[in-house]
Amino acid sequence: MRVVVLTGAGISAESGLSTFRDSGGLWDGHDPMQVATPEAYADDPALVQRFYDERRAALERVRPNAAHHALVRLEETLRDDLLVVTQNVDDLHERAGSRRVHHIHGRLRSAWCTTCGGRHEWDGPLGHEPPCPACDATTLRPDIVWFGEIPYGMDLVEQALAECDLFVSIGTSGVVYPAAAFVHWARGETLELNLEPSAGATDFARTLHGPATRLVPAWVEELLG
Ligand code: BJW
Repeated sequence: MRVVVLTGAGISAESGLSTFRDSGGLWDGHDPMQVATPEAYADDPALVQRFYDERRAALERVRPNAAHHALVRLEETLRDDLLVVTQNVDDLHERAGSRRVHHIHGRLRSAWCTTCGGRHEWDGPLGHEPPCPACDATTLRPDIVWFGEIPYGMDLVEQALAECDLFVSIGTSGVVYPAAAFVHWARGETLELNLEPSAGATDFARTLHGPATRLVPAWVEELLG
């Protein structure tokens, strides 16, 4: 059985990372357009770098939870027949042990040089304008896909969805495209696991609502029988 899992901020919420749109989330009371667009970065790079420097540093303080670990168990059985497509820029899937993970919105622990185009694993801050390890230019930006930019590896995702038997969406509000449309691109059965009905909940054949740390392990147990 070929399975594609899409994850969003909700899967990392119980690890202690804020979601975007929930009350108390990263954008609660803030305009995302002030930090998550190329225009915002051009206008005030220091503000945007600080936002991401703080979130990169926060990764040190959190750990994968039972939902991330359940997806690792699933991969141990399905192997190459499971693809985790994540909108998350954290590294909790990898730290749990998942190997087939694709980050369509980039990663906090990657820096992208806008001069030479190089991408570099990055753990520290970027706000102090460190030189690019490849070309020395001080033009490293967070390797994050902002609004208006093209998500990474969409060909791979489209193909996996067109060939899958089951598409499962976990912990995402379903308001950001193209991820919000994946349910329509999926060939197989569709299942939503989310704290509450997402904006696209009615497009799924089956929906289950509750915290990811409860729903995801239970669903994996059910699937592996
Ligand atoms: C739990 C839980 C628990 C909580 N257990 N669940 C008009 C119409 C259609 C589209 C557009 C339009 N105008 C513009 C667009 C396109 C635009 C877009 O979608 N805009 C919308 C806002 C309308 N999209 C883009 O620009 C994208 N690019 C693009 O489309 O390029 C064209 C193209 C596409 C394909 C091929 C070729 C070309 C780029 C989008 C980039 C989004 N980037 C961000 C910021 C990244 C940087 C950062 O991290 O700061 O990515 S936006 C932000 O939202 C972030 C997230 O990955 C993304 C999704 O958020 P997510 O994960 O859903 O989080 P929340 O907080 O919204 O929801 C959490 C959910 O979890 C909730 O439902 C909770 O209930 C639940 N939950 N606790 C289970 N314990």
